[in-house]
Amino acid sequence: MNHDIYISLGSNLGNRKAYLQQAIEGIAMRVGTIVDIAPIYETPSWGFAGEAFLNTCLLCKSFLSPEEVLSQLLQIEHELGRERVPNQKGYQSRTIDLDILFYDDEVINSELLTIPHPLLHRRKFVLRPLAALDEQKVHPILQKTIGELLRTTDDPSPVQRLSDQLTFPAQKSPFLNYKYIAIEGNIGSGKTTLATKIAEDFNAKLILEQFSDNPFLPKFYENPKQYGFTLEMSFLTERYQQMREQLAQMDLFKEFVVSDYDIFKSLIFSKVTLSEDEFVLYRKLFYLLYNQIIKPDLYVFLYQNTDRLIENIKKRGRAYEQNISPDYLKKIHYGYLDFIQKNTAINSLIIDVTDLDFVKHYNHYELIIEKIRECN
Ligand code: PH2
Ligand code: MG
Ligand code: MG
Repeated sequence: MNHDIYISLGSNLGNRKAYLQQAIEGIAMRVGTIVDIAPIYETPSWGFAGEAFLNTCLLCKSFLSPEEVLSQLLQIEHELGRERVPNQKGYQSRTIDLDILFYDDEVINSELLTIPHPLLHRRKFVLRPLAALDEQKVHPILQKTIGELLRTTDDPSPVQRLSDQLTFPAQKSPFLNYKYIAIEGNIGSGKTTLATKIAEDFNAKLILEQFSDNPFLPKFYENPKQYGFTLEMSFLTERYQQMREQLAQMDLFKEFVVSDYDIFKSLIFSKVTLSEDEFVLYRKLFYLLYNQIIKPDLYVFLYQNTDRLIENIKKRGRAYEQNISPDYLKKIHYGYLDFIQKNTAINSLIIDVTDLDFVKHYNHYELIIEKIRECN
């Protein structure tokens, strides 16, 4: 389970901003992935006489238990020169203070830990940055949103937002170990959209299938028996030629190549569209060509259910696609699954996108990228 953990950061000694930034690097290394960082706020010391603080909050995703998170945070505080003067009453100035505010919606009262943080609703220096991350988040005990708690807190302190921002720790590219990734999936699953987005965001060379100018495609959907073989032959020729040309000249200035198809789809489709004897002939030719082509080192298959596929096909409105039947899509789907199961030499990743909309929701897109990172 990957947990949502909100952490509060504060510093009122030395180069305060640098301490916050270093703490963020430490959390990324030792605790988990930093999802979001609030702005920095300058706040008067709360509950004791001391220099003003810089405070912020962050949201981090982690597999660690609350106790493990605590021990990592203490370790980071120690590395960043936090000194705890023993037997002294009250708060002390510190280079860095890291507190767990929330751990999912868990309520924990142990000797070591009190979560949610027991004073968070009484402290503007916590509520203000927390509200910047998620005003709508509900406090699991008080059952009020952070926005409400901020508006009703009895803390009168002035809290001032700084214009400088903390930066996300440099993370290794999720595509570090790949030279060529193919995004595959049924008709209307979103392969082209995803491949295009990845190419833009991660500076990859993009290879898109050129199907729109295939004159046999509309004819095929009209009369599959008559045009099946011609269509498959023309697809195969185009795909082979494109892959030979494009993959041969790996771009020096691009990190890797991403395509919205893998040439094996030719065989998957023709098994559905051709008669048995046509398929046997086609397969011979297919393998002659297939063997000469560089294979993707990651094969991502987007799984989408038939209803949503049909919906997407309607939405994009290509006239000749509008009569594609659910039955046809199901056959293609099983063709893909069969290929993935049998070709164990291929490094494949199946992503269930039934409940995802990676165009509308950035966090759905991030989820997909994280899955790719994990199988790196
Ligand atoms: N932390 C405290 C006590 N008082 N005041 C401000 N402004 N910011 C803090 O982070 C802070 C504090 C105990 O951890
Ligand atoms: Mg504290
Ligand atoms: Mg603390």
